[in-house]
Amino acid sequence: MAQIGMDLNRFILEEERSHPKATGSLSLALTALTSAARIISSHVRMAGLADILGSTKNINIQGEEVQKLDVLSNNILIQHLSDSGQFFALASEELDEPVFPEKGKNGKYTIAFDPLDGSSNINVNVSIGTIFSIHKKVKGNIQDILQEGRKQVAAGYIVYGSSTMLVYSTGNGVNGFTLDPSVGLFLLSHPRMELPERGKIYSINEANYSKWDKKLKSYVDSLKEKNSSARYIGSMVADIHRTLIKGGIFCYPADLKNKNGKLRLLYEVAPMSFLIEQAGGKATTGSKDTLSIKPESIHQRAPVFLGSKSNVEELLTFLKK
Ligand code: P6P
Repeated sequence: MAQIGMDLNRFILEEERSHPKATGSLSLALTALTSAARIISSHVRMAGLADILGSTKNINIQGEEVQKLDVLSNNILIQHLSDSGQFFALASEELDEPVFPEKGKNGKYTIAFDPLDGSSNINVNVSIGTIFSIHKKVKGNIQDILQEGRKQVAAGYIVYGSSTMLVYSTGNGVNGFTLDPSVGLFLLSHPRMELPERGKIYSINEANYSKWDKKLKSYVDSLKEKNSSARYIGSMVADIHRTLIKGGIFCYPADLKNKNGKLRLLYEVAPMSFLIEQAGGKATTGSKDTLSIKPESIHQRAPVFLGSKSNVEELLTFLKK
């Protein structure tokens, strides 16, 4: 077992050595990602000082106002991921269409990412994050981005909170690394993260209660009769990070207004579902595993309920009544 304090770069290389057929391509891919994360983190930390707070007054494909730090984070990721030469295609929450980097023509992977999720919280200094999902290139076309979540090669997030943490999995469990800003290194702080079998925290935006179907309403009502706690930050990375550590359940359901929920499948639901399953939890749309959805388009949305296995299975008993 890797020791607390191990440098992420050594961790990545040691994981590579445990796969005899590894070519080092995924290691290079992950290293490019972590370099971008360190730079984004430094900008996030000083956003209040530099003129990178606030809105660009532009509206993105999601119909959301684009924050300056969003654009900066997206540009940093595009630059580092393209320059690594490991990615055939990049799909970003901030871009209408995917990018096919010149240097990535022979890249073995594709990546989908949300450069700065929860960015509406930037101005109020609430934790935000970068979410990423890596797949193998198969056909050498757009279909390589539209693969089921269960086929992910790696997935994870960087949460810019009271500390900056990188949490990711390559399919062999989940590990968390904390950035030591004094040396600019991610150091192993949370080895082999595993969800508690059950947690008392439920996380859902109850302002949408009137738009939920009645089975979901009865589930949430039942929680209020038990020893539960409600926690909702409104920044997916922060809500998932807490769920991963403390257990419980996070929900962004479909409702009368959002027929497929609000969260995007490729770069929010699928990577987070992969992590939760790798940490011993469960992730569902309410009717099927989120990781089995075959994406039809880059920015499609999906409902999601994920967290401790016992909590999710309890929810499913209500939805199937
Ligand atoms: P609501 C942030 O805008 C985000 O995309 C996720 O990070 C977060 O979980 C969700 O939307 C919050 O949405 O509708 O509850 O404000």
